[in-house]
Amino acid sequence: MLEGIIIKGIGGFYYVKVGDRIYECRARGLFRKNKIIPLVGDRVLIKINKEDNTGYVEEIYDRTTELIRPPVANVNQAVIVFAVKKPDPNLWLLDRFLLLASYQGLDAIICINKSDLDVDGEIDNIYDIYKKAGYQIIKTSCTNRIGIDELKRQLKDKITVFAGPSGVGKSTLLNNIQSNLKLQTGEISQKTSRGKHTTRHVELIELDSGGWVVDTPGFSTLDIDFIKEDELIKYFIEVYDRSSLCRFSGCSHNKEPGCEVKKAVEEREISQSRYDNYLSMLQEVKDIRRY
Ligand SMILES: Nc1nc2c(ncn2[C@@H]2O[C@H](COP(=O)(O)OP(=O)(O)OP(=O)(O)O)[C@@H](O)[C@H]2O)c(=O)[nH]1
Ligand SMILES: [Mg+2]
Ligand SMILES: [Zn+2]
Repeated sequence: MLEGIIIKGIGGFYYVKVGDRIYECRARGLFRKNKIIPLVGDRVLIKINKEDNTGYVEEIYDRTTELIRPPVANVNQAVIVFAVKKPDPNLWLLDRFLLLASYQGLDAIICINKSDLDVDGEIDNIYDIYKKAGYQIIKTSCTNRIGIDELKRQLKDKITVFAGPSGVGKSTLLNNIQSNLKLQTGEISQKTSRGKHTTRHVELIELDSGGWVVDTPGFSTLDIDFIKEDELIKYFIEVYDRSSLCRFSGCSHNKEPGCEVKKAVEEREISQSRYDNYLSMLQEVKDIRRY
């Protein structure tokens, strides 16, 4: 048997990469019976039929992580891409991406792309908010080739998902990281009849420099309804860190006296936008629970 990794799945076929070779495989019937669905990113053992070089997935190794959207196993980190302009950054959505990355056990790297379009210092504003919150953040420009090598270094030997709204430059960044990828980007697909930037197939792409990446289509909404009300705060790490110092143990960090979180916001150690988004998502999660 050979050991490999599933890089693509289409219509019941799984494409398993073993070194430089890719084998077309079916899943063993047993998986179907046990309702186990092989995922892109799965490390597997396959048995090859010598006659036609197709194979069967015989065994799937335990997964370290399992994403639902996109459906990929064993992802270690997410690069969450936003643009300075075109489209304008939406920090509320960025905070949701960060929340979900953390919830799913992924390390997050924020990538602020299109830095060439920054005229009024907006990029530094965003940079400060997320540096303060403890995130790793990289400023990039595909047009001026800024930050690309730094980003590339962060991908080495990891499985990384690129996520973020449509049109921010996820596919363009990947094309710049490795020029032979030729992923479809905004300009090309806009010429097609669909008239929208699109990245559709879930595929694991191996980088020459080591590591794997997954490009995803842009999301403009993200559900957080499965997150428990009293757990939400853990995903706003800088708020969580402060909350242990509040006077009341049941402090909701909203109106109570002696709230250290509010104090940190007043002293600008926690950013107003992060705090506001925390409170609004808390309300959202509470409202869902009630019905
Ligand atoms: N000015 C500028 N434009 C960029 C930069 N990076 C990408 N673009 C442009 O932004 C547009 C969208 O880029 P894509 O790479 O298709 O965006 P995407 O995030 O993959 O979009 P979806 O696949 O729809 O989610 C294209 O026209 C790119 O040429 C950049 O750094 N600066
Ligand atoms: Mg794309
Ligand atoms: Zn408090």
